[in-house]
Amino acid sequence: MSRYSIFSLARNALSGHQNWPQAWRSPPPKREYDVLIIGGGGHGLATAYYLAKLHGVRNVAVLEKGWLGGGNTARNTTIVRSNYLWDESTHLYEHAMKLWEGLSRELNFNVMFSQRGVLNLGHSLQDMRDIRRRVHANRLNGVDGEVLDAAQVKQLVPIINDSPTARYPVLGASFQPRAGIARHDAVAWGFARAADAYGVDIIQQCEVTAIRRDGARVVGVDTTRGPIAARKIGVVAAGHSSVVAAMAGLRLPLQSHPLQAFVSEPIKPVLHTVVMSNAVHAYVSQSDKGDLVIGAGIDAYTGYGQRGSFHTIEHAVEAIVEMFPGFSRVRMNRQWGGIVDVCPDACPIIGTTAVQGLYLNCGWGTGGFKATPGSGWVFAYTIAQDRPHELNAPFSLERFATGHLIDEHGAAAVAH
Ligand code: FAD
Ligand code: PYC
Repeated sequence: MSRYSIFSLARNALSGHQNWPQAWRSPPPKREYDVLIIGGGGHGLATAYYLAKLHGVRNVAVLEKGWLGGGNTARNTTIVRSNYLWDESTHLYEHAMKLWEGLSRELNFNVMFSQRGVLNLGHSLQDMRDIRRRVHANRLNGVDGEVLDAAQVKQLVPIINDSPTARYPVLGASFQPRAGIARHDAVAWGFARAADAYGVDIIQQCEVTAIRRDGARVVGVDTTRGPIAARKIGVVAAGHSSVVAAMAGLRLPLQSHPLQAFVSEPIKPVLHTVVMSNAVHAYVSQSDKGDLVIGAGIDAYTGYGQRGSFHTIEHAVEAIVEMFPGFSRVRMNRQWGGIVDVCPDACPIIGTTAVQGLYLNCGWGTGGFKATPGSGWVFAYTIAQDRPHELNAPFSLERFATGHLIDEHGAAAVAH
């Protein structure tokens, strides 16, 4: 840190933050915009940013019912990777990965993207066959990936339990070295600040309560801050996407489930990569602060409570302690839940709809954080051009009618 920034930090700390520049404006909503984005999570903000930057569409408002990143964006465990099975997904997530690799510079905001690698453990012969298949598929698509045996996993993660008598013995893993973690709320703030600089209005505490149609096309929304007109509306509402889409008369093939995570007290650095196990429904990384960031599988029931049930956490803790017996002495600090919008094929829906001017970006389920910049990039294209980009064309809503599903349950990595 330079002397200048130390002094400016101290001055701002002592002045009660009065001299801190505003990162983005908080304007009242205008009566009309060219494009409305419903949902101020990372995906919605990234969409607004790329609409303004790449497509010159700047008369845009992002409408958020709560605060920026208060949804899944700042509730997730921040794992970023692109090692999906099918070509369609790999292309989409790898596009996002490339954007992640330049994102702090692009936004002039440190999103703390740390490419520390992600391990997906295999505990059975079938797991190992699936891992091999996926790594080969990734490599054919130019995505980095390695198959590790148990000894190589132990070398990378010395504190892992490598006992062959463990209930779920570690037989090996896939490893994506370029994968990693990022600072989730910084992603929302970085996109918000950069979109605002292009003139995008970011309007918090503004819940959309109805979508207005004139025959086959949308003409605006009703909100808790009054009606707003627009001929293009993007729905990016994660766990509430089906609720919002229903306002325009669309029924989506989504189920909303709680997904939980928790963090421990900070401890000294012991885990230098991300470890995930689909079989035992748990995964863990260590933040730069030292906390263990742990996640579970989804809660089996549907619902909108951002909490989840105790037995799911208990199950995840059991699994983590079995994989890392040393963690049994670490105290947990906080637990929370988000609401994830799960699609039958564990893939997102990104595209146009039968309602003119209404666009969907949802169904990311347990795995959308890693896609944030790529999702915004393709969605901005779709809204601006009124047709999907080739990267998101396979992820249309029509695939549920035509049967062109893309089954990514294996690569989704969190059991659901
Ligand atoms: P959100 O951030 O949820 O944004 C949607 C916004 O829409 C919300 O802010 C909400 O308030 C707003 N909204 C809803 N209804 C309305 C309305 N009527 N009017 C106005 N605004 C509305 N993904 C990964 O890739 N890696 C991970 O490690 C990972 N871990 C996860 C762990 C947990 C515990 C959870 C819950 C999710 C995890 N995910 C992970 C999934 C990931 O968080 C989501 O897929 C992603 O953040 C979705 O981003 P978003 O911007 O669409 O959603
Ligand atoms: O998609 O990699 C993922 C993920 C990890 C935890 C939750 N989702």
